Amino acid sequence: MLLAPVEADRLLSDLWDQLDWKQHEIMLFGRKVAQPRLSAWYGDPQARYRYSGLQLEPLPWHPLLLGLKNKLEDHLRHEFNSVLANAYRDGKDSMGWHSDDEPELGAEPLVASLSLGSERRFLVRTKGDSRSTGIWLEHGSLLLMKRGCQEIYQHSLPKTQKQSRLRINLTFRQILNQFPP
Ligand SMILES: O=C(O)CCC(=O)C(=O)O
Ligand SMILES: [Mn+2]
Repeated sequence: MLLAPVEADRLLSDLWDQLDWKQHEIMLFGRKVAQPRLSAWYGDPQARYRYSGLQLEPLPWHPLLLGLKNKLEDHLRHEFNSVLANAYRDGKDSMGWHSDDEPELGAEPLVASLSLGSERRFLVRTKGDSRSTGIWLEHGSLLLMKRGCQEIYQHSLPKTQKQSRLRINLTFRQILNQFPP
């Protein structure tokens, strides 16, 4: 657990009120579909990110995200220059199987994933294997996807029929390789 429950409660409500949430359209099997979650990309000006056919220009650091980034950098002794914020409004919002392996993250990224709000099951599987393991991501918890993880494993956040309220997830990342605008 990285954050005390009161601090995590406050962050959940402030981030929901203050971040620039958008429902993006992504390419899925050659078709444009609305992503089943809201997202916002914040970071240093050069930290542009492409995934699932989206090209995200970073919004300037929000003070709450910058505070968390500094705290994580001290805690992990690792630098981040960006964060993907995701909001899952209820159990119907989700994220399909993938690895965070876009070229701009470099060969062996370290991704720090902070969860706030409704607890959801995060699934992990070895690439090419249909069996998966679930991890419950609690309010205020930090999950580290360490170097080498993205090469071997995929992860997802499946839909759930259990009563699920707002969940916000912040994945802090380091964008390395830049591509032309
Ligand atoms: O919401 C989560 O816990 C995971 C999100 C994720 O994997 C991603 O945005 O790349
Ligand atoms: Mn991911």
